[in-house]
Amino acid sequence: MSAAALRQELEATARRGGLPAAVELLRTRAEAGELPALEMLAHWHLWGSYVPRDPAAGYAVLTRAAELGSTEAALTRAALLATGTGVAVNVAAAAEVVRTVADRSPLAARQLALLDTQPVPPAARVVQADPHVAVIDGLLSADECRYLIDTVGPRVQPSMVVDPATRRRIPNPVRDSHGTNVSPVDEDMVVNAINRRVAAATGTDWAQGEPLHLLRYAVGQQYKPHFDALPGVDNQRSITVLLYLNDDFAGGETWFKNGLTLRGRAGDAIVFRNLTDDGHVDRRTEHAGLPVTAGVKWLATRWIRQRSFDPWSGQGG
Ligand code: PD2
Ligand code: ZN
Repeated sequence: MSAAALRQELEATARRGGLPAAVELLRTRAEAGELPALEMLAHWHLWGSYVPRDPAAGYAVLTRAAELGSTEAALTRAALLATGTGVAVNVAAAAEVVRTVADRSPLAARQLALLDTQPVPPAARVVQADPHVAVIDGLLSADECRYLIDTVGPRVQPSMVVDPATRRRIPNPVRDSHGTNVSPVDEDMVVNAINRRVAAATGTDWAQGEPLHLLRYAVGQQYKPHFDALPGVDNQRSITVLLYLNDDFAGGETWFKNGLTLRGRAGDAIVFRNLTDDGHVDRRTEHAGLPVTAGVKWLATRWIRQRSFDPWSGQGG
């Protein structure tokens, strides 16, 4: 049975017998070894959709689906191993999983090729001492940039915020770009390797990073002046890393309040601190992404917290 047919059947079952009946049906199908059922049940466990969130159960179900031949499940299983979601972190084991399915999955083969040809970036160039702003040339390879645009790009959505007055979702007044987070479930081996390289280049731990955020700006779109530090949080965004993924556009420079304006080439990183040495928001770090005037700008942002960050709770991890 296809995933679409399964979804229809689950919906019909839920209409007749309620949600518990649909969950029961999915479990039965999964136990019978039907791949779409195993994949769907794994995601329900991982996200806590319709069943209580249980990442370890999600990992176990994905492992079964991978054993039964699902290369998609194998690649998600690798992501969970690389991020320590429902299982202890084991990057070497994750790479091995990708290697095992590379002859059957073009996506796995692409990931493997990127993992085997990772760039060794040069040291950061400080372009402004205080507040600290630095550039790392070629932190990402051109192929990694293309990979992020190809695989994460299709998931971008209009940037929205919740209006505190009405609790409705409204367009983000500060940025009108499209964006998406790469959750730990989607943090495949390539994204994981990029996040770990960003951590090494900034002298931080991988676990301090928020999910990588992909942004797409069309002509006229911008990120108006703002601070990356968040109001009233304990585990603050201490460092921001902007990864330029392409350079075939006009405008779209990254602007800092004191007049500094930077534009990376594809693969370059702009790194800046948001806090003063005593841990307060540095009011001089206001910055913006200027409007794009031609073409499309793609950027990935990694906001790095002071301590470990748990993407599931939004708190310290
Ligand atoms: O797109 C940019 O240049 C930009 C500028 C300022 C992105 C961000 N901030 C951000 O993602 O925080
Ligand atoms: Zn910013």
